[in-house]
Amino acid sequence: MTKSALQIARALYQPKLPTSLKGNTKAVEGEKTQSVANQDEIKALFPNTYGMPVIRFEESNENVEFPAINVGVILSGGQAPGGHNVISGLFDGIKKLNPASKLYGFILGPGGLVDHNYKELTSEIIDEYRNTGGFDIIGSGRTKLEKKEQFDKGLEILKELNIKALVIIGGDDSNTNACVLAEYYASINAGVQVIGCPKTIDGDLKNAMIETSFGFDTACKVYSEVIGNIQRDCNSARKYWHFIKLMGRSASHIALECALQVQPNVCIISEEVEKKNMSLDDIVTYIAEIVAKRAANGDNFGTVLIPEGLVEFIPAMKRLIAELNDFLAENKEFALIKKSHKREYIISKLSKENAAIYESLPEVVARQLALDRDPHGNVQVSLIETEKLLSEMVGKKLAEWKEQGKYVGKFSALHHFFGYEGRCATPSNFDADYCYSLGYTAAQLIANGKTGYMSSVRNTTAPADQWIAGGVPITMMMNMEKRSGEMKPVIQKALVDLNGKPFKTFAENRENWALNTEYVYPGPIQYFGPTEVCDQPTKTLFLEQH
Ligand code: FBP
Repeated sequence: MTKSALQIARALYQPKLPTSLKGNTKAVEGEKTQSVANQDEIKALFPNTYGMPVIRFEESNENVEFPAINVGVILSGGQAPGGHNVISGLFDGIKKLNPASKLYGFILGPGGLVDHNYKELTSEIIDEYRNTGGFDIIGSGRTKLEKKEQFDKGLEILKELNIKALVIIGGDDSNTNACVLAEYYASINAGVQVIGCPKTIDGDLKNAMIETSFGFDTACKVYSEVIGNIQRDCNSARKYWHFIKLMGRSASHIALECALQVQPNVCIISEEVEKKNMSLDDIVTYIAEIVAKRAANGDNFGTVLIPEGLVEFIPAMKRLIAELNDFLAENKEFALIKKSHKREYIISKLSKENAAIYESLPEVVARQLALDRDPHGNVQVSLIETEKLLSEMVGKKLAEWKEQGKYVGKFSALHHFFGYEGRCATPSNFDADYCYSLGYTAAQLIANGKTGYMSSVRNTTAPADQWIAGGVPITMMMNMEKRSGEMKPVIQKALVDLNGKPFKTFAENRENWALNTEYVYPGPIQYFGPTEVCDQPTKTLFLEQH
């Protein structure tokens, strides 16, 4: 395989580890835990894995011998920079415990376990992928592991390969499933431990014990670089408004982090829209007013950042989507209805209030809202063109204001959607180190016989040697939520905290950024150079911790 000079240099990078993982390690147990909500229901559903203590790894003088162990690994859901380093950290971790240990990768996500599709990950393969982006070492997929038949089928291959522990690298839904699998295998004494790892560029898998999900750092830095480039172009030509939709599913963490990095003219935060009970028209008016004020200063250009999940947070739209979710889960025959009749059919089935909203939506957005849900029952928000919806509506409002003599200016909009551009980027030093440490920690959790735990590395704004490695029981993060029409135990998603420092910092500055052009151009991620350039965490993480 031909490689670039950067790839060659990057392959030699040795990720940093917390001091506690470098030599001999011991597990220290903390207090017993309980779930964040619905304790009785979650306890009843997870009798074997509920209430376990938080684990912290500390340095130890004792050299314990570990038997060789076969471990399986799965990459689940959307790609996130650093996945290969979780795998290389896991590989190095189990080999350090016993060089005869083996690692098997299941191909193309959880489906690989069920379909018995796997490959052994040897040191030659691992070395090819160290510090690289992507999930291509074994591929990823979105098959939902939830049925007993899938678990039993998976167990057949785990037994055949003598695999005693399975590491599932995924987001909130995949880690929920990891926990269900851990509980099931524990309940039948299958002899297979299951450990989760917090992955997702969306940044919404975090809590008191999981400071950030991996990939968020790199993805936000890549998007911020490109938005910065657009802002420089925009400030040079001074003739376009750029409407930029950013991935992140429901949560607006990516949009907020990019806003903190680039200081755009507008950034919408879905969580605030919901809190303030804003309508679509309120959002459009807010943007149009900024466009008009800037035009009055002679600035007919700007940038608008839009989180991809926005429509789900506009209260009236949220009610519509909730009814549409139930409708799609219950009406299997909908798939058979002719494309040209789908809209009418939906309108005829919805409640009066929701039917009226649905009818008022532009054709294309209405169609996008009724597309299939993903295997976890989520609306595929990345397919909804909110950036076009908003810019069209802003354009219309400005035209009305022009007629009324309230606005003079030119409004010319361009659209972008950033998501896939950043998900497989070469991991930043932060993600390379964090991921390697997460994988190494997972090996320690396995060695200590744990199951139903998520690998956790904390204190991440300090230098890596001071990071705190350990494990958090996954049940601790759970609550009951409605999914595909039924109440299910799921890991609680972390949305943007409107009382948190990242949002407050943005809110204090946004008026200034709206009217005055205060753009920041972050430039590309740097891998080699001074630590203050190369090793910085995201602004979100920094503000949350200081
Ligand atoms: P995960 O939650 O699986 O990490 O998904 C991340 C994400 O990139 C979201 O931001 C986005 O909405 C979704 O994946 C897109 O899904 P797909 O990769 O199937 O197009």
